[in-house]
Amino acid sequence: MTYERTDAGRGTLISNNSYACWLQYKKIANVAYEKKVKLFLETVVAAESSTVMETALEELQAAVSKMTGVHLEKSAEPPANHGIVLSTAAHFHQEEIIGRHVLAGLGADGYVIRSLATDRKKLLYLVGKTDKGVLYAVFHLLRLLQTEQPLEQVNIVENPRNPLRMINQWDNLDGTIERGYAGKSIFFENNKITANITRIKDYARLLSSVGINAISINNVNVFEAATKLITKQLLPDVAAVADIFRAYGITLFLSINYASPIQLGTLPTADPLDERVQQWWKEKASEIYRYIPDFGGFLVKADSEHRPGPFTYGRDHAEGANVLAEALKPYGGVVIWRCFVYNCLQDWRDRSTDRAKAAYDNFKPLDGEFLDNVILQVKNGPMDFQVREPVSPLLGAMKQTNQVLEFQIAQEYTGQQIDLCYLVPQWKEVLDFDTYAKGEGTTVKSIVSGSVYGFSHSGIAAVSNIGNDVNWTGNTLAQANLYGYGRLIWNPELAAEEIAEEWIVSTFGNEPLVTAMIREMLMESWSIYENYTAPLGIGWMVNPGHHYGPNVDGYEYAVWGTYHFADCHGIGVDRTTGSGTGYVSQYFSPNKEMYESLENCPEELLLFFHHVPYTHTLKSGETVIQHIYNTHFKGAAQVAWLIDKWRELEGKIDQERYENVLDRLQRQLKNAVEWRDIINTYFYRKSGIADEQNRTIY
Ligand code: GCV
Repeated sequence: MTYERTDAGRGTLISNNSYACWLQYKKIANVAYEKKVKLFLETVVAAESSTVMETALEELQAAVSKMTGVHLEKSAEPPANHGIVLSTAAHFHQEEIIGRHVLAGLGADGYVIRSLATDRKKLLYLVGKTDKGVLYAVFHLLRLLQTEQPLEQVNIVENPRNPLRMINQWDNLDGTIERGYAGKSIFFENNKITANITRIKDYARLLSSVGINAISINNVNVFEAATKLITKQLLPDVAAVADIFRAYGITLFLSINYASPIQLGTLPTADPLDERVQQWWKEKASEIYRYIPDFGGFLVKADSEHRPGPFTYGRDHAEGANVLAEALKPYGGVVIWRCFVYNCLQDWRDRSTDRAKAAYDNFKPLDGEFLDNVILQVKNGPMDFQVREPVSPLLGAMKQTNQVLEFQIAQEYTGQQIDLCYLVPQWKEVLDFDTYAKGEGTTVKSIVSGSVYGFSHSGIAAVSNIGNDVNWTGNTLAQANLYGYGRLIWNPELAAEEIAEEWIVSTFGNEPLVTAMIREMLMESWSIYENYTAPLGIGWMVNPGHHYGPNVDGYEYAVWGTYHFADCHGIGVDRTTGSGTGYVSQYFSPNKEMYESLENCPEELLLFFHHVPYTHTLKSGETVIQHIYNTHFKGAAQVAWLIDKWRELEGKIDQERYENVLDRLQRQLKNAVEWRDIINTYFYRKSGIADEQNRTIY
């Protein structure tokens, strides 16, 4: 793969391992394996033609050529003895190979891969429900080749668990990225869409290869320049980006500013019940679809963190969303309306308000009020992507309203792609959480897949972690989060280790020692990060604004209070119904009783739900204060251990990626030491209780 650098020295074409991420397609080194697979790689036939089918062919031919040197000849006839067949289910009639009932069981993006291997024949059949399924099947086959799986007995049936598998860019038109940690936007520069289309295409390849099927390309905070994305000034360029993504089976969405009718200069109001506003959005939708016939729809952040919304006009979120939904409906578009709505100017000393309660309080009463092409997008936790939070009680609470879950791949609060933090284990915990919304077994993954309440639209979205750095993600190891996100939401049953291993082998090659070492680092990283940062689910304690590094009392919007309520006696937020904010009552039983009880509350979330004295004893026998000291000393030491581990890989992976990660780990160590010292000192001074082990606390 070649790459025109955008971050330094324009115009140099370089071939780069960092850039290729998990699509390395290196020459297969295992000679015996290569010999066997080559028998399948004589010709390829595509039963029909479409843009996505062309992409599938192109990807297959290019990768096979890189991995084996074979030019996979495109043929008009099905291969007699050696070769590959690409087909949609409708065009596939060889029942003796794949039975009709198997194909009938495929969902929209599903596929079958089957091999037929005898002494004389070596054939592979990649059959998708649609051409998108064929493309996913091709990427699956290429993954098998990269990880050196035998092809003789392949019999795979895949259906993605989540219908919508989306990425949200938080890219601004000036080229900056809100919460971006890997350079500038690959989409925008100087208030225009970039001319570097190659980079966008390569992003589409990466996303499609892990099953992503939708993308919103601009920040949910839609500032002035970005309102123009839905005008004829920028729509032709947006349409060109949509073309690139379409070829990879990815539907394009835009974030919109709720006050667009005013901002774009035509109306004095954006009141959703005003007929002029309704008409304005209808005309706008019609205009957009003239440029992009398969436009996905709008992503909306309204009435949150100073963004405009229906509250200005005394309207609720359903009234706000429905006006957009009506406009998009004739074209099959949807409105994705974010539930990250809270009063950012809340006074934390007033114990009757609790930010954690806000999403539920705002949206739950509106269940059933939203049109069918509205989807509510709910962050995984009630606060804001902290290293540890409980699952949002809104997930599963609205039975008559489409929902998607929102994750954050960008490591805003989890180390900003300097510190290592493999997030797949955290996401798995969220997906596996039993909400009890419809009795035992109503897991988050079953709700957002749409199966519990029969949602017409459902799935998962996440904030992207990429920018125009050569390696896309700043820290090369953060590529694992982008890869892992796609793989996990396709199949939430995959284990975090399994995904890590797939990513490592595809990214660094098939070297068992390298795989074992990086897998261990990734799997330990979330807990290491948690150890040296905010303890026991309390969250934050970060510097306001940029959110990196410790600042125990740091609070974003005002000087009123802290997130942790620590004083000289204890720490934590009492969210019980008995004596606290009552947040726990938003959960279904028995979760609400579990969180209400000091005894039964999971300890990793203790301080999220309870205010306890520093001397409160944990199940381990440690007091809370001793736990804080111990985990902070441990976390910093673990980062030193990560560095030792990584150093063992010198010479076993290429120098560029080795140095990139080493540099990040060294910065992580500084950060961890700072966290350790600031947190321990703060709580030593506050509590006056000494460390049992008499370690140095400043
Ligand atoms: C895009 C947090 C982040 C903001 C982000 C917001 C959101 O507050 O710090 O940068 O804004 O979440 O999700 O809308």
